[in-house]
Amino acid sequence: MKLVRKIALRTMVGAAFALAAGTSAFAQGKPVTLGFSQVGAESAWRTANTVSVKAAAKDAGINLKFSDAQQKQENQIRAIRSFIAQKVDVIAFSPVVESGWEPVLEEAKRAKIPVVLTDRAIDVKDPSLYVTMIGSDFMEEGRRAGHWLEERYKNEPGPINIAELQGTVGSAPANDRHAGLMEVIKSDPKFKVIASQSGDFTLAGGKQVMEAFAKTYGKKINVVYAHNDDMALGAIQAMEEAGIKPGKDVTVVSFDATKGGFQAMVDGKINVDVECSPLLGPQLMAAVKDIVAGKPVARRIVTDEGIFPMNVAAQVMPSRKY
Ligand code: GZL
Repeated sequence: MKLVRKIALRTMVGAAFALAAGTSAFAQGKPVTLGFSQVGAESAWRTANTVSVKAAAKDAGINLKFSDAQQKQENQIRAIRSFIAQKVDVIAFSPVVESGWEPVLEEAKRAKIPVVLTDRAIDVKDPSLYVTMIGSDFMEEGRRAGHWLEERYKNEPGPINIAELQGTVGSAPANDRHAGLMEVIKSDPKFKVIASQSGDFTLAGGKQVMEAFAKTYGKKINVVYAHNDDMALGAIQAMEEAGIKPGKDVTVVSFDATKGGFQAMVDGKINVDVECSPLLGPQLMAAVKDIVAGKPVARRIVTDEGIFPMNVAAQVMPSRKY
């Protein structure tokens, strides 16, 4: 599915006009400097996202100051404070968790530095603390997975027991991929989430949690619902070591649709992969340039994505970009 930018023009943030028009590097003819705080390097998705951001900055002639937070919020806050001290033109970040951002974003606002969210949302009361959020609709991703499960099991009476490998605790994708699934299955009592634990979006984390689930629940598990491909691949290793055939004895649902996820579908070990595109770099740089030039920027820029069942994986895989 081509990544198609769908501009959700909900509100134009007036603050961006005021901030950008007067102080912008663009107005002074200097190269724009963007400070970017990345979550870390926890998954194939994250690696692809970092590649996209760095390549797009280069293509756009934007001077990028990049910081890897190793999945720690305090490192992101430290990086944002450093960008403020360096008086960058725009700050962007992918927030590792949804809460705890007000203090540092108030500092950015006082310093008149516009902030852009990419990939993940935050939970703040003051909408002026950031200009726009560019990324996926994780609730919709969860709903897509839920509807696929309903269709997969429509002729089976149940119970259908689901073991859930959650992403990073408190992160928007973990919260919303869970909520989207529950919204769909809550009306169908045959589906039951019998276990749910965070694997922190990593392969090692997914393997460790699945080892424990296999020991505790064994053959009672009908579905593994993994919030990303890295945890799904770790769970596959754990299942095979426990004598369980992933994709056959257990239906495996995953998110991201990375090359690793596609390969596992071709190998018959992941049954469906919900797309979540990391290729946000070009949209981010376009938004940064618009902000600096004082142009209006949509409040929410949603990436348009699909869902891939294993039976299409082999034919689609050659066209995948990450
Ligand atoms: C989703 C992104 C998530 C991916 C994981 O947009 O935030 O973080 O699903 C990554 O692979 O670690």
